Amino acid sequence: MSNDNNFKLLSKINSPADLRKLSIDELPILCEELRKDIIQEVAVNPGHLASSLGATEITVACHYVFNTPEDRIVWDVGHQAYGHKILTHRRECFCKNRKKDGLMPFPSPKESEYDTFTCGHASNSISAALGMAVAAKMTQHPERHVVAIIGDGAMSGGLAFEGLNNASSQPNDLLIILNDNDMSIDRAVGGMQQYLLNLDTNETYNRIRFKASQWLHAKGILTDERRKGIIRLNNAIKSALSQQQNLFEGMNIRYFGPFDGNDVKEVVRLLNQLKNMKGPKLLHLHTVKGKGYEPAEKSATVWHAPGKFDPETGKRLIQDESYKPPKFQDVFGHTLLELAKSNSRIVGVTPAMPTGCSMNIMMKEMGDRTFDVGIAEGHAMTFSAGMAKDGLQHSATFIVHSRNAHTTISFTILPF
Ligand SMILES: Cc1ncc(C[n+]2csc(CCOP(=O)(O)OP(=O)(O)O)c2C)c(N)n1
Repeated sequence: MSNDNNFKLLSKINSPADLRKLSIDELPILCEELRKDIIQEVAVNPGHLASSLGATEITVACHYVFNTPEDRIVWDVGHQAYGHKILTHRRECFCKNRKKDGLMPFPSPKESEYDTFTCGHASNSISAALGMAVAAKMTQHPERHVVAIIGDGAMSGGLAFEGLNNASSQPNDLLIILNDNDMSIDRAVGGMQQYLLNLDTNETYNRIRFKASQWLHAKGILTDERRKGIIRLNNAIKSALSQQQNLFEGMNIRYFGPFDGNDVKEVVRLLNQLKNMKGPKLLHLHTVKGKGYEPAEKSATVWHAPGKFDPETGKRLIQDESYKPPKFQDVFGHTLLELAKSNSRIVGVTPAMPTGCSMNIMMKEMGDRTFDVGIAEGHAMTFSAGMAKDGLQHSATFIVHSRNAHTTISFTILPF
């Protein structure tokens, strides 16, 4: 924990209850302090950086508006939750993040009542949060709010679609916050990413719509029974105006956005408006990965987990690795390229981990024989099997098994 008195607000916050005592005008200052704290800590005790910096305003706004831990916030992957840890009783021990006998790398209910679900695996937050939203209604917690916070990378995963599909049919009041920074670890890929880029609704339209829904609600017109019909009418009007179909609204999940997710006052305003809205809804926020730290904003992939660095200069302190064995993934990446050069039927497939598994080495030389398929391990395997079945002699697949503490890696070459 940094001792200097640059942390005038943060030093007074031990839990979200303290945060909720702040005025709305103090929140941007708190966000800056929180960012500074994360940067100083991660500089000396390496971990994930860029994602937490980008999610700072979402973190502060969620704990400000929602009554956590009674209300549930479910993080996807959990690598963006350092701000959440610091605000929830763990600032003092954050220097032991990821260390033996220290804090878990990702949120874990074993560690804190504010951590609602064991994180590490991408794309599962919607399913977990939906389960909690349904459970809240079936147990004695009808007033409980449940929020899933999912990145655009994680939104490309099949499990996220399964969660959305179920959320659209199951009665629930789930709020999904889509934290869209246009990045996975590497650049986000695929149709979903393109779709989100193009998804744009006019700000005036958004405001009118909020006001209209509040008015309808106050007049008792927006009842549960009528909601689906109203959403369908609204969809039809919006599609006609924008000449664009909205995937989420097509699934009866109300869509709001996109808005600036790094404007904390705006995010608070939006969350207050959506908080008591019935039915499943999605708030689309644009954020900047690495926000507030120039080196990380410029090169988010490197700064996803940068190792130790000098916070002032942004210089990464690369250890002298001359005495160390090469990294497993680099051996894999170079070997794959070597094999691919001698066998034209070898292709590389990776589920959103080109840098993580060093398949980027092959990608640079053989872009047409490498495939980043997004966070989609099941698809990666089956896609590879399909290629191996029909002509490509070998298909190299990289798989990540995420666990709470670390990630193990392996690769499969499917003989044919
Ligand atoms: C099932 C699974 N596949 C891959 C990973 C590795 N992984 C961790 S974070 C991440 C990128 C997530 O991107 P996004 O959801 O957009 O979050 P951001 O870091 O951009 O905020 C990936 C691929 C994982 N944790 N789980």
